[in-house]
Amino acid sequence: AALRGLAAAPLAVPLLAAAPRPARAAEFELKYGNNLPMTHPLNTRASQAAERIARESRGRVEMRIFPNNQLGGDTDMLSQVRNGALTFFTPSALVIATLVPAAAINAVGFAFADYDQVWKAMDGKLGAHVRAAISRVNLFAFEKMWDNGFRQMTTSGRPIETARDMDGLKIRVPVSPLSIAMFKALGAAPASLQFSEVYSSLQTRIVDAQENPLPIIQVAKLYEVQKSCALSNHIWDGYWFIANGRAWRGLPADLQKIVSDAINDAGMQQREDIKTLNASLQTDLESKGLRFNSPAPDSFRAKLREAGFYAEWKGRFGDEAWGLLEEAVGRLA
Ligand code: X2X
Repeated sequence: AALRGLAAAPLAVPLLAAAPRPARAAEFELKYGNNLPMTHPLNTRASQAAERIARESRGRVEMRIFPNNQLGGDTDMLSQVRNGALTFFTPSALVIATLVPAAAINAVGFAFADYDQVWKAMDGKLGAHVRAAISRVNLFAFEKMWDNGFRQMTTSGRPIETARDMDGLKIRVPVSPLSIAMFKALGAAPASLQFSEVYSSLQTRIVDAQENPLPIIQVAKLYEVQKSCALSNHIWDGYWFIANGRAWRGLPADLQKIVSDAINDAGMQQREDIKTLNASLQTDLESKGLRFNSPAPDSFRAKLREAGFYAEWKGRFGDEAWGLLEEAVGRLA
């Protein structure tokens, strides 16, 4: 099958595969790359999906996971899933937005108040809008988005209490135009770095701060190189589970159903995992030395408004997408 040819492309690094290989090669070898350690729920649930796919397809389909940036950073994996070297990739909405600008809509600063708003929007019209945009670049996005989480800010020095504390702060953000624009509007000095470089850039003080959801701060051990964590909830971020369009269409319908059921169900369970972790992680991270504070969002929102951030991004996303976002979260700009 076509996919077998793709699996033999030079970009394959089978020695680094996370899953053991069965004795006989499967008819369809689906390679899935991501940027997170195996201990993150994204990977534990994807591993279970891989087992289910092997079982239900009776070995015809094998999904192999390449976690933790083994195949390169997000930018590399995005081009690999486009050219077929990877079958699947889970870019954060922030990251796929470098290719599909509409996808950053869920990451508008301080938009979502809670998970009820998030999943209603992303499983509903706003998510459908983004999936359609993703399909136009010949990638297939599965129905259910996976959770990254509400992003929080950590620093190596004093805590961030109000927007004023952002002044000149050297903060790492993902490779994402929206993140750069937002942190500039807040007065900070943001730098885009691949996730694979975050720990070392904090350790060597190339940057003094970063922002990520608590589960990532834990599995990537960022508490070892950061002191304070402001529970700012400034962005809700999720992962789109995407497939190379040609590879996806090359899979027979019965196998497509097995794969998409397994992946969507795993995504729903992964959302629950993150929810559970969010409830317990603060205590755990405190015991590892991270200090927490909960800044009120008002000063941050006001600064973004004054800087024209909402007006500018409303223009960029367009009235249709912005309208769908405001339908879910209320008026923003
Ligand atoms: O790079 C990050 O900060 C991460 C892991 O949250 C994303 O994938 C955007």
